[in-house]
Amino acid sequence: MERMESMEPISAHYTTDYPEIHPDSGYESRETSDSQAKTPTAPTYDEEFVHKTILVGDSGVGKTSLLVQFDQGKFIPGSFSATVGIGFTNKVVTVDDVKVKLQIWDTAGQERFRSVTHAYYRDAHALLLLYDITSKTSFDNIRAWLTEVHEYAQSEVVIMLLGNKADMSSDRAIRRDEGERLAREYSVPFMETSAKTGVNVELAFTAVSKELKHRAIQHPNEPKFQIHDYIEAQKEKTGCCSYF
Ligand SMILES: Nc1nc2c(ncn2[C@@H]2O[C@H](COP(=O)(O)OP(=O)(O)OP(=O)(O)O)[C@@H](O)[C@H]2O)c(=O)[nH]1
Ligand SMILES: [Mg+2]
Repeated sequence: MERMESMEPISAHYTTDYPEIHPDSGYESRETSDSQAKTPTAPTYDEEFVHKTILVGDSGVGKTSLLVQFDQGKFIPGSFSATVGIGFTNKVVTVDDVKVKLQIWDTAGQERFRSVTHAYYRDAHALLLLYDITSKTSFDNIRAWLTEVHEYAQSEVVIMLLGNKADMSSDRAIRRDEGERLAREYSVPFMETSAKTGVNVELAFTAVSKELKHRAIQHPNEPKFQIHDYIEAQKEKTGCCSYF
């Protein structure tokens, strides 16, 4: 797809200078709240800790759109502006009355930026791996992405598989159960999302935040957080099978 200059900057933090992965926090005050689950505040959680989260997947699957939807609650339709280099956005997600700071890195899916992306895997605490439900190629490439992730990321990184563009059901090339099966094979949580309508976008980041928070505190009296169960209970089902 042709790369075009965006008329509107997507994020003030975007850069092509490949910044260090340890920038000052500079958190903005936008917050996301999770009103469903309220448990007592875990006293040992360090709210200053910044969890680095990275978005990866083929060019055009909707990584930037997903981040913009989560950050600003909007979808910018129109021509596709491929990400150049890498950029980040800071968000605070409130889960279980605790503020979880996420620094979300949006990578460029284009092959020519791959070596840049590799450098960011190492410091990632969480990784959202996207494919486009209308693109079989992007789905087939997930195995290659996971191979890269296992090669470059920390072994304990939280991984989630997302089938994006769930609103485009008439162009669907990958059934939801195919995504579920692949996720099961790699033992990672899965959901379909739409950066356009916002379906499951907040849930994806909330689930990751909960998992990161639970891993960080290791509260002895708290049962282990079950991310799969949480997602199953919370996610909005997206139409899948009626076109087959
Ligand atoms: N209908 C629909 N279109 C989407 C969705 N997400 C992204 N798009 C469109 O798909 C195209 C690519 O989206 P981007 O978010 O720029 O893709 P990307 O993964 O960031 O691509 P790179 O930056 O090149 O890696 C754009 O035209 C978006 O408007 C979605 O959920 N639904
Ligand atoms: Mg992008």
